Amino acid sequence: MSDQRAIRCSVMRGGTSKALVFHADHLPADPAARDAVLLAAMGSPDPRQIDGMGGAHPLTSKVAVVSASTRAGADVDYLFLQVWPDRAEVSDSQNCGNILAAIGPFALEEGLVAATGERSDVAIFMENTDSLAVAHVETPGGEVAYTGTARIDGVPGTHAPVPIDFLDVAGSSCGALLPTKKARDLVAGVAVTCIDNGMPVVCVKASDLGVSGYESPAELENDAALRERVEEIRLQAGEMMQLGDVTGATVPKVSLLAAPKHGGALMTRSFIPHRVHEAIGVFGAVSVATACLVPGSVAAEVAAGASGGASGGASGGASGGASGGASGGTPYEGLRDVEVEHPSGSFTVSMELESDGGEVHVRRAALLRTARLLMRGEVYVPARLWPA
Ligand code: NQM
Repeated sequence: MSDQRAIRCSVMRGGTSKALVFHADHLPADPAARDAVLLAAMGSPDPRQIDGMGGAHPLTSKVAVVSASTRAGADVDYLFLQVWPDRAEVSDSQNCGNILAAIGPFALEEGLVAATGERSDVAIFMENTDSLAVAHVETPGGEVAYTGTARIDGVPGTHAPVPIDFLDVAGSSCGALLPTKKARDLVAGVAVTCIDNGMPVVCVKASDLGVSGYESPAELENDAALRERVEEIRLQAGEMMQLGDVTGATVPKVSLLAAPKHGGALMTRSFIPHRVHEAIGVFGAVSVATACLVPGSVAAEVAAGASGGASGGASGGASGGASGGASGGTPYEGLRDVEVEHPSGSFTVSMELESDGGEVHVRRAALLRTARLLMRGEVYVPARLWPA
């Protein structure tokens, strides 16, 4: 008998990230035992993750754990786990909207939910943030379709669209959309906007940190003084955002903002939190897009500058259109699009906000992702980690 234990899982691309996706009951129930198994499966800790399935970058060192849901209104439960490549740590402190795009297809493939026609709507309870998303998966003839004409920046080619709707992600990690109760704060001498519309994000003007905001992710990562400054702001903002000591946490993210280059609302470079994203996270983009619509925020100021300053930031760069970002025939009517530019293109977030006595409420957010099943099989870990 081998001294390895085989665990069934799928490898899936979700948006611009990649993960091992497991059934919850194919992993140890005890979180510590589960994390030991996942570290071994991914090859962590090791910057190259050479002895495991991880891709040596936070965006390709992800795990999703999925089960049929017993909650009202949800089909499946989804727990996202970030496996640090170079640290023996697995974190459930954040959600991941990119990997979320793979959960509907996985649930259908694995029989956790049944297809309901040409398009199947899968209601996903996101355990990390106690919130709900509905993913619309194309299922012609009852089978998940992966090929199609939807294009997302950061992924080559085109694929079947997976539009996703969010109803209740505002404040899901920090308790409020604006966790400091203000559209703008001064942190470590710099004006910032702290926001949580599905992801805690600190928005800062790139120029306030002495960079343009158009550098490549590698250039920013190689700037030690900048990294130190970003971390100083992040640690202080984390406390102010009710997240406590965030030294070892993956949140909040810090997004550096600059004027757009390609007709969007603004340009971003996102520290997640120590590496710089090659694009931008899904909830990261939703939070930045929301900030663009919050009067008085740093993001609104940058976006307003881009659109001539007339709007006071409430509509800067947003196309105002009903469905510009959705190439998959999705129910986006009534929403407005905010285009968030990033190092490998742009990300369109469709938002519906309402303002009540100066306070901004998010009614709904929607966006387009694609996903693909890359492999299904068994991952092997040393049997001593989880004896049969
Ligand atoms: O913000 C990276 C990613 C993410 C998370 C990160 C994500 C999100 O691109 O919802 O998708 O910011 O850690 O996968």
